[in-house]
Amino acid sequence: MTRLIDKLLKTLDKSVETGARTAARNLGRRSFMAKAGASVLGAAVATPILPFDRRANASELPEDECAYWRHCALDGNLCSTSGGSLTQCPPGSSASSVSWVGTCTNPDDGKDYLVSYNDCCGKPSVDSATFCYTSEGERPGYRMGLYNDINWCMANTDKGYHCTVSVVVGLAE
Ligand code: ABN
Repeated sequence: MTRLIDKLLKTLDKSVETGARTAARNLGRRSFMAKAGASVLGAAVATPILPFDRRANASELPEDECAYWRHCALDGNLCSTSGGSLTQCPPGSSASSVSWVGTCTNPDDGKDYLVSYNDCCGKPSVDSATFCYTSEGERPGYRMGLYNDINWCMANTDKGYHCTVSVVVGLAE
């Protein structure tokens, strides 16, 4: 009889132990998952994942539009004040196939960039357009490659000068 009771108690012990271990294992994993989930969610909320405007840190456009760094070697009317933009010819005009290339320093990173000054052709110039004559690095007309006082529309079918765009073509080396 004592043996039978011993056996019963052992079986009971074993099943309680197994139950307790299983519960501990499951509860432990669950609480780990809960904690991991909460920290992933917390990190997602804390990290700024929305796109933000990087121009916020860039140098602002100066009041004198001609002082904008990309216009450092310009000689012409700004297309941005002729119905176009900094880099795009106004509708109805077309970019010159040849251009003057200057070297300008970007104040945001202190690096020198090659800037292509393409004339936009095929429309009369706009009276109210801003004319800029910065011409950094220009040399007198006897060195054509370094001279920008030229209507670059001469190579186009429509030779009438309208305005000039300033397009960054790459880093100057
Ligand atoms: N590159 C601008 C320009 C156009 C006509 C005459 C002189 C300069």
